[in-house]
Amino acid sequence: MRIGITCYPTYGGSGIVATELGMEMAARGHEVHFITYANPIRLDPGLPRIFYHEVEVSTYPLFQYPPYDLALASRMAEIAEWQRLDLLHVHYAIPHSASAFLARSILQPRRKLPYVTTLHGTDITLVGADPSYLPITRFSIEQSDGVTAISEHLRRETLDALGVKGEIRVIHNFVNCDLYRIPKTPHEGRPRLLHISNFREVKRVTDCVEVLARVRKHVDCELWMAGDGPDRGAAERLAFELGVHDHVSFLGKQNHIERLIPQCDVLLLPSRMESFGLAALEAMACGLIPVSTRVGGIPELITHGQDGFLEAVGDTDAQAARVAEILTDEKLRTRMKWAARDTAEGRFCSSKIIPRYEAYYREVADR
Ligand code: GMT
Repeated sequence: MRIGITCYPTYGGSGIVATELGMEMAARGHEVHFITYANPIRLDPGLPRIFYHEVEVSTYPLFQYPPYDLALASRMAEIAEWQRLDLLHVHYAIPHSASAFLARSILQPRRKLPYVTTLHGTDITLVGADPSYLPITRFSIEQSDGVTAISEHLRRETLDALGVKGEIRVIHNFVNCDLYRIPKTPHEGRPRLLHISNFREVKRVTDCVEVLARVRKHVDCELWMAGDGPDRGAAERLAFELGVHDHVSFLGKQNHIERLIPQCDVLLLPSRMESFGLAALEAMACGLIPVSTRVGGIPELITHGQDGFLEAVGDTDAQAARVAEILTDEKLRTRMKWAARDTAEGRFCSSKIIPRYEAYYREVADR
């Protein structure tokens, strides 16, 4: 098939899923055209059957807000026609789904251009629910030729909270189990906790620092904070206030997260909301034990006490107690590490999930 993919190309789970999906599709013989404003960050250069088409937004003194969504719709229609695309797959509803709707309408008189919208989380739970975006979000999702959600929780939320009508197929996030592996030799140095995110409010990054401070009362360990975003400063300040700044490393944005993860033992994901928790899945594939919160779609990935721990949002005492338990009980750590890997491999490997997207594309295109 010839597939057009649009996503947020910089850091963020939805862009990562879209990029990895495109690369997996190309590896299976499909032709993939990324239509975005920048080269997707995880896109390996020079891969066969992958093409990148930049969306340029021209400015004009009249435009206080340059209309990216319109430039994107024009570009989608243009590329779909030139490259004879079979379908568009847009990740994150806003504004991509509305642009795809416009592109399909532009081409309608002369060619078919079905579009699939994949919902990732904040496009529904935060931004989509905002009254200024709600009507267009609901409309462009309902107009989609196919809709997928990355968890059952998000599917329900979209139907109930957003009032969207129609079928939504759940296709969970996935991980490349060959790339993300348990290292052959354990890492050197102290036990290490890891947090990966875009450091937004919903991630509660300061909780990671609080957890570290509490765990350090019992175990000598350190914390790696990978990523960047608005709450990084608050986390850095808290590390100083709690006197643990020498034990926290802020690593910034990372291009090769698969090299970083295997150097750690525990993944901290204390989010207030998480539709799935891709970072936890990638960590579990490398044998890290996730300590997270019982919210959103996380329980669809992590089974409490088996392959990770789930505690209440903001309960850093309980989260720290779990981390200390993992770091001090070797038998428990070994058992949970392999259970985490088994979950990733058995249920969320690309080899299991990608064929579901492939089948869905065919279903939508043949309708
Ligand atoms: O929260 C993020 O990390 C960014 C956001 C996005 O759309 O880029 O992530 C959402 O999509 C990820 C990939 O499908 C999910 O794993 C995350 O759980 C989801 N984030 C939230 O729901 C807060």
